[in-house]
This record gives sequence, structure tokens and C-alpha cells, in this order.
Amino acid sequence: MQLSREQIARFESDGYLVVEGALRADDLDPLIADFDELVDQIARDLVMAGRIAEPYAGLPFERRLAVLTWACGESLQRRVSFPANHRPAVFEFLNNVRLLDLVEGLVGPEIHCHPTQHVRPKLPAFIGGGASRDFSFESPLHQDAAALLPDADDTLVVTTWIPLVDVSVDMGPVEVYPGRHHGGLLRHVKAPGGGLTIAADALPDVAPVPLPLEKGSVLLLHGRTPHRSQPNSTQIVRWSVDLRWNDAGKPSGRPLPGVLVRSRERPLTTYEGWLRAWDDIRRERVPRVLDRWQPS
Ligand SMILES: O=C(O)CCC(=O)C(=O)O
Repeated sequence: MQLSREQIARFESDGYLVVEGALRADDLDPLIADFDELVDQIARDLVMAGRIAEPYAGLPFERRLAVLTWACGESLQRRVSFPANHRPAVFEFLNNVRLLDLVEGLVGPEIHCHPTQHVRPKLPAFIGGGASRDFSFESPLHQDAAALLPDADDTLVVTTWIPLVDVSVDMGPVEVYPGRHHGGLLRHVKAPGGGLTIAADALPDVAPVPLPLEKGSVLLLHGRTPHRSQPNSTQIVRWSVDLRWNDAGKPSGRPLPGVLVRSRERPLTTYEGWLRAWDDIRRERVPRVLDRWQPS
């Protein structure tokens, strides 16, 4: 689906746009099935390692990772997200035509899938009356552009936030601060729980808008739109994927391998090329500077 002129204008004025029904079951199901298989593999590995007594095979996708996490006492998110998860289904999804058609309306026809990508199974934060927050997360108030190096300050990096389950308002959906992408990059500091957050003296002066989304919808976010997310107070795992995109001719602000997914000028990144580029990074073992902010 291509964005209409009105949708592009709304994105430009509000700094975000929700496109309902942008993706269909045949876009999302292969990815979900692959995550389900990965979770099954993790469960079997945990049983083999003697970490859990049973693999909880009967539980649905929306519950199983939470129960496995609580049973083994380890956060499993990093095992399903990038860069640990460079499985073919993920690469296929980065090349999804319907997704690229949406993004093309904002970043143009030369599309680079940015290396900042996340799979986020946001676990229930509370269980049985006690807090299980250590295994879940809240996203501190931030602008995605703040996580990039200054060479990308003039690059529009668009985030696509894609739910893999229906996300209700009590599941900790993304909350955006409309129209505040116009003001430039706000000062960020290290957030207490990790990551970056907007400094107390730079907070946006509008109320946040929570965006519950149905599966199939896509949220498009401008890189300078402040946003956050709060705890998931349901018992369902809020599975989502956030991917970023920029004009391939512009700096990405992150010296890690992205994927050229649409181009009239250059050959596209192959799956093997993507894996090779990440292998090279791992072999290099050079810590890369990925952050522009000093500790406050
Ligand atoms: O998934 C979330 O809860 C937060 C996502 C986010 O902050 C982001 O995509 O930058």
C-alpha cells in the first residue's frame, strides 16, 4: 500500500502516522511462525540444559515466552531479537513489499533498512500480584534520532513499529508526543533502567497519546518524535518488531550493517551478504562508538 498525499502530510505535521490494515496475514504469519519455532527451540535448549523441567509446548505464542522466562529466571528477549536473530524469515520480512511501499512514500525509492532493529516480546510486568518487571521493559521517553551519531542529524530515519498481536492500551503500547519532531533533537541523558531518555529540562510540553494497535496496523514514526511505552499490565506477551529505514544515499548514524532493500542504482543486499557483514563485525571485536551523549 502506498501512502496517500494526505497521509504523508499528516505524518509530516504530527510526526507519526498509524496505517490500519497495512499488512495482511500472509505478511505477518511467516514471521510469527518463525518466532514461534525459535521460542520452541529455546524451550528445548533450556530443558536440555536442565534449566527448566518442561518446555511448556502447549502454551500459545502470546504466553509461552513469559512462562519460560519466569521458569528459567533469565531474560530471553536478547535470544529472539537482533543481532542474535538473523534468521531467513526476518530477512524476508525486511524485504516485505507492502512494508517497503509504505516507507517509500517517506524516505524515497532508494531504501536502506537501518541496522537499529528490535524484536520486542514485552512480557507482562506483573504476575501473581508481585512485580516481574526485571524481565519486562518500559521504554523511557526518547527520540530515536538521539540514539544515532551526529552524521545522521539531517537524515530522516523512519521507524515502523509493527505489532504481532493485537496491542491494547493496558499492554504498554507506544505513546507519542504529537508535533514535537519539529523542534529538533532534545538533550538526552542515560535512563536509570538503561537506554537514553530526554533530560528533565527538555521534556515535551504536550500530553502523550497512547496508540493501541490491531495486528496488521503499522505505526510510522519520525526519528525526532518523542515517544515512550509503559508497563504491560496484562498476562499476554506484547510481541512487536520495530524496524528503521532511511534514504540509502544518506548517512545512517550507526556504523553497523544495514540492508539495501530497494534500489534502482545498486544491487540489493543478499541474505548471505547480510550475514557476512555481521560476521565481519563480530570478528573485528572493535568496540564501536554508538552514542553521542555524555553521562549526566
Ligand atoms: O516497543 C516499545 O515499547 C518501545 C519502542 C520504542 O521505543 C522504539 O521503537 O523506539
